Amino acid sequence: MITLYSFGSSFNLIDPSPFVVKTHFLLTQSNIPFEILSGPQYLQKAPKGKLPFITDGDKTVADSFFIEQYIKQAYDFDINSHLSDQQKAECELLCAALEDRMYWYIVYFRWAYDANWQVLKDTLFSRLPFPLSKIVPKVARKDVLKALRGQGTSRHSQQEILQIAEVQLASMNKVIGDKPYFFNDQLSMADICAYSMLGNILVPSLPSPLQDLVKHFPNLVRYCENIHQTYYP
Ligand SMILES: N[C@@H](CCC(=O)N[C@@H](CS)C(=O)NCC(=O)O)C(=O)O
Repeated sequence: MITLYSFGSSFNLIDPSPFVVKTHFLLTQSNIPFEILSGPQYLQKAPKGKLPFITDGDKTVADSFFIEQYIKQAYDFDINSHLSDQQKAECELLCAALEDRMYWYIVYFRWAYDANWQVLKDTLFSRLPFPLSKIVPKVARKDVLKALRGQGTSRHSQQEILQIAEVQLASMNKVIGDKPYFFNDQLSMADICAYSMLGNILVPSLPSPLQDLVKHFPNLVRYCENIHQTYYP
């Protein structure tokens, strides 16, 4: 039996981590039975110090990319089996753009953007006993801000981040148009990655200039709502 290790449902999302949402979404589509164990304590057990990871019997697989590969190899489930080779390549590029770029803008507008940091802190760390409730959020924020600087996003001004995000969102908005899915009227990894990120940006309780930007692209909002209604009603 597969066990998915996650942070746990919050903000009305299956998980505040887009990578956990991606993995959860993929597993539900595969019809492979799985259970979920949730909590930040699993970060300590995570082979790469990040969530998600899965265990399956005596196997442990870390990182949503490798989990997808594992599901393909061990269970012969390929969500992209209906794609042509050209579409598979396009799908790969879209997911990489979302995960290597847009993900960091989500992180920025949660951890570096003061208004949302308060909400995040109250949601994620509220159950910790004193004095951990004071120490852990500070340490976690410091680590994330350092990562944002190392990765490069927070070296830009907020205005510049939004300028880059706008180009990426406009491109996605154009590609999706009025279609329900990126490819062949059928769910693929492109939709799973897009929903994982867009759904995490559109969380009502975490408003931000990034969220406002997404709302300027009606195709993206409609697309994301459709996927949500169909797969996570
Ligand atoms: N490349 C990884 C990224 C996973 C990731 O960045 N997880 C974040 C949450 S969204 C995490 O666990 N962060 C905790 C930490 O860095 O301490 C994947 O695809 O699974």
